Amino acid sequence: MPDLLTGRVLQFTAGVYRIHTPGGTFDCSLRGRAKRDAGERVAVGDLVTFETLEDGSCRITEVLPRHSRLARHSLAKRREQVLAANVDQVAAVFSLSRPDPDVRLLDRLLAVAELHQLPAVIIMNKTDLADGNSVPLEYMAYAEIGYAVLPTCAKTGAGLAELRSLLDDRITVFTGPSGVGKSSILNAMMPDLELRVGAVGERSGKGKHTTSAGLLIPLPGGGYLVDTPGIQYFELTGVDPADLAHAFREFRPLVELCRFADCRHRAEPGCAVMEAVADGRVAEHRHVSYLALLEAAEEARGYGG
Ligand SMILES: Nc1nc2c(ncn2[C@@H]2O[C@H](COP(=O)(O)OP(=O)(O)OP(=O)(O)O)[C@@H](O)[C@H]2O)c(=O)[nH]1
Ligand SMILES: [Mg+2]
Ligand SMILES: [Zn+2]
Repeated sequence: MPDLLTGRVLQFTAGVYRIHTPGGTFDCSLRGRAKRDAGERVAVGDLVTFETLEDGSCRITEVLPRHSRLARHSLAKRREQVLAANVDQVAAVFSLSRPDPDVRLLDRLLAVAELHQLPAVIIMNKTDLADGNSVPLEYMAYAEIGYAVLPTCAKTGAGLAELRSLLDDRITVFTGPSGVGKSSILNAMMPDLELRVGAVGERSGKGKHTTSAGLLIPLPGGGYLVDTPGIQYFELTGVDPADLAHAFREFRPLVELCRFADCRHRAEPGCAVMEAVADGRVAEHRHVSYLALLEAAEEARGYGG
């Protein structure tokens, strides 16, 4: 009887699945019954059982049930591509300055997380660049609507212990625009990781990745980072425009109060979201982000103007 082991799928390249276990990594194939059951739908982050054969090769025998997944929806192909399985949270990394926070992008990342029912934490790096106590107002609004906002500084190490414990034992999508300090944070937090951190970066989206679904990086604390091939992965093109308001968490209790059940919260009379924007209960910049995503979602569905 061959040994049966359990491990986590780190990567898939040219028919080979790299599996991480406490005892090391194994390169496995997917054949027989497991292949018929799972097809090519095994994703990074999946927990699998596999057997090691006498000739030294390894073979996945079963894919264990997923508790979550991060997927990209293709309207054209009418199917979804699972980018990573069993994701626990999204960490959206931005910097106080150089580059200035891109609020539209942040709102898009948060919306993707919400639609996948994944908790999101906002990492605000480069706190050393703050003058006085100038935390951007936009970020304050995120804490008010229930997002964890963690200030960090890769230069001084501030906030990195907290971030590290947040990543322990969890699968985290660690993402954000180029230049905000993602690699610097990871290197400062986990120097042993240095070689592997090179894979985390927007530039790697061009050509360097052998897989379109990204890869998983094991962390010393037992967690994993999902290295996606770039921020462009977090698009909302597959979303039903009618569902979009639910991706803005502070809109949720309001949408039921709109006069029209099919309100798009754009210019309709009796819109509770618009009323909340008008009297300051909802931040205007969040509504602007919503409208931009709504337009894109409608365009993708061919609604026109
Ligand atoms: N002042 C200051 N600079 C920082 C901090 N963290 C990173 N930097 C600088 O910001 C620049 C970009 O840092 P990276 O770690 O390469 O950023 P990244 O997010 O990994 O960027 P990509 O790999 O392109 O996605 C570098 O010059 C860093 O030295 C910080 O906390 N404070
Ligand atoms: Mg980087
Ligand atoms: Zn409305």
